[in-house]
Amino acid sequence: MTQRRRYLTTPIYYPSGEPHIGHAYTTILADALARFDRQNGVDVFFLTGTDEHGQKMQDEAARRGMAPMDLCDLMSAKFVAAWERLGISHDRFIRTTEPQHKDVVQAFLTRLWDRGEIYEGKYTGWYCVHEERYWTEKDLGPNQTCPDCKRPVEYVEEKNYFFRMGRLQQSLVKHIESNPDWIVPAVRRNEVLGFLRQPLGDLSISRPISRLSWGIPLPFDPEHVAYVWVDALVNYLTASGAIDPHAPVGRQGFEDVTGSRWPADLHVMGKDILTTHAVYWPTLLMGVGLPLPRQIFAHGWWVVGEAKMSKSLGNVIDPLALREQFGTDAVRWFLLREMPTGSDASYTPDRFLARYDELANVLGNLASRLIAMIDKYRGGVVPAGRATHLDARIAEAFASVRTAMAGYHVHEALAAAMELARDANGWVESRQPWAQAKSPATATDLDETLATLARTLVALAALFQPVAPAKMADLCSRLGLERVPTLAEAETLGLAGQTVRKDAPLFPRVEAAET
Ligand code: ME8
Repeated sequence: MTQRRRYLTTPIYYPSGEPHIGHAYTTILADALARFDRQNGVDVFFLTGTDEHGQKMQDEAARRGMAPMDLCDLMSAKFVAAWERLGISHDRFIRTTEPQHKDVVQAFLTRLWDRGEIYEGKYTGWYCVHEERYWTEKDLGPNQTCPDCKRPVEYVEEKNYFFRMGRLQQSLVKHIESNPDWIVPAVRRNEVLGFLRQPLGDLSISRPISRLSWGIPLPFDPEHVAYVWVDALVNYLTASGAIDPHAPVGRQGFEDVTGSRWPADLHVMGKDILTTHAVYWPTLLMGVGLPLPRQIFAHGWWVVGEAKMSKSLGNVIDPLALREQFGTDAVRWFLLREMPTGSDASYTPDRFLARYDELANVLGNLASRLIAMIDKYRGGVVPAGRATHLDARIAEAFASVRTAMAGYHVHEALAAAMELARDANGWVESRQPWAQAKSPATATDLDETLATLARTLVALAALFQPVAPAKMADLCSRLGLERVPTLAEAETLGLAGQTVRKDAPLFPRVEAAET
C-alpha cells in the first residue's frame, strides 16, 4: 500500500515586524493539522516561511537605515525562533530571498512569457504603497484613501507587465463550482464566487525598479521587478521541488510534476489573503499549465473590539510573552480552542485564563488524581480491568475528533476531547475509588476503575497531542510510555502492568506560574 502524502502550507509572513498572535494562530493551526495527520501515518510535508521582498521591506529597511537583506536576516530569524518556541514542526522554512526561489520565480515568469500570457502595458491610476495594490477610483475611501489600510493613495502612471488573468475567469469559476470543497469554509467560497461575478481584469505583475528595487528582476526586462504577490505565491511551488530552474526550458518540470510534492494538498491562511490565493494563484498556475492546489482553507481574524489585530494598527498581542507566563502548549490550546475555525475571535486576558483553567482543572487534574491513586492503591502499577461505560465514551470521542478534524473544525475536536476528560472526572466521582479501596470485597471494582481511567488518559494524550505535544509527551512518560501513541494505537492500548510516576502538576496553577 502506498503511504498517504500531504503537502500543507501556511502563508509566508512579511518579516517587517515581529510575529504576533495572528501569525502564531495560522501556524499553530497548520501545525496541529500536520501533527494529527502524522499521528495517522500520513507522510506530511509542512511548509512555512517569510515573504521578504517588496515595498514594505524596502521602506522598513530605509526607516531603520539598514540594507534590506540585513533586515530580512534579522527579522526572518525572529520567525524561526518564535516557531521553535511555539512547538511548530514544519519540514521546511522558505525565504523568498533564497537563490533557488529567485530562480524558480524567473523560470515561472519565463514560462508565462513564452506562452504569451504576459503583455506590456501602461498603468495609470491609484496605488497604495503600504498594501502594494493598485485601486480603481471607485474602490477608494474618503479623501482618496486605500479601502484596506485607510492610508492616502498615490496617482501613478507607469509601464507595467500584465498577466492575462481575465481570460481565465470562466475556467476558474467552473473549477470552483465543480469542486465545492476547494475553498472552505463555504462562506469564503461564496465570497470568492461573488467577487468573480464582476469582470476579472488582468493582473499587473511588475513594478519599475525606479520605484521599487527590492525584488526579483523580470527575466525579460531587468528594469522591472516581479510584483511581490507573484514572487510570494510561487514559494509553494519552489518548496515542492517540482521545478528545476536550471534544466533546459521544456524539461524544468512544468509539463510533469510526478515525483514532486506539487500540487499542494492544503493552503491555510487568513481570510485577508483569500483573493490572492483563490484567484491570482490558480490562474497563474493555469497560465503555466500546472495543476491547482487541492484545497484552500481561510480562517477568521483575531480582533480587538471591532478591528482586526494587525501590526499597522498597533494592537497586537505577543504570543511569546504569553508563552513565558503559561507555557507553549497553553498558548496553543487557547488559540485553537477559542477560535471557531472560520469565524473571528477576540483575545482577552479573562478568556485566556478561563481556557487555561480548563486545561489545569479538567485534564491536568484527571492526570494527577489518577496517577496518585494508582500509586497509592496499587503501588504505582496499572491494574488490568474490564471495559466499562467510559470505554464507549472514548470510542465516541475518537469518532467526533476524527470527523471534526476532517472538516478543519479544530475547536470542535478539542471540545470533544475536553468533554471526554470532563466525563472521566465525573466518572471518578460516581465510582468513588477511595471507597472501593477500603474493602477487599471491592478490589476488582477498584481495578476496573483504575484500568478504565488509565485507558482514558492514554486516549486523551493521543487526542491532545496535536495541540499540546510537549505536555502530552510528558504525560505519556509519566504513564511509562516512550512516546505518545498514535490514534489507532491509543484506541486499543491498555496500560495494564505499566509503572506510573507521580510528578508536579502538568499545568501548574496560574498563581504558581506567575511566581
Ligand atoms: O499577507 N488574525 O503576510 P502577513 C488571524 N506575506 N490571522 C492573522 C491576523 C489576525 N489578526 N493577522 C495576520 C502576507 N494573520 C503575505 C502572505 S503568502 C504567499 C504571502 C495571519 O505577514 C493570517 O494567516 O501580512 C494572515 O493571512 C497572514 O497572517 C498575513 O500575514
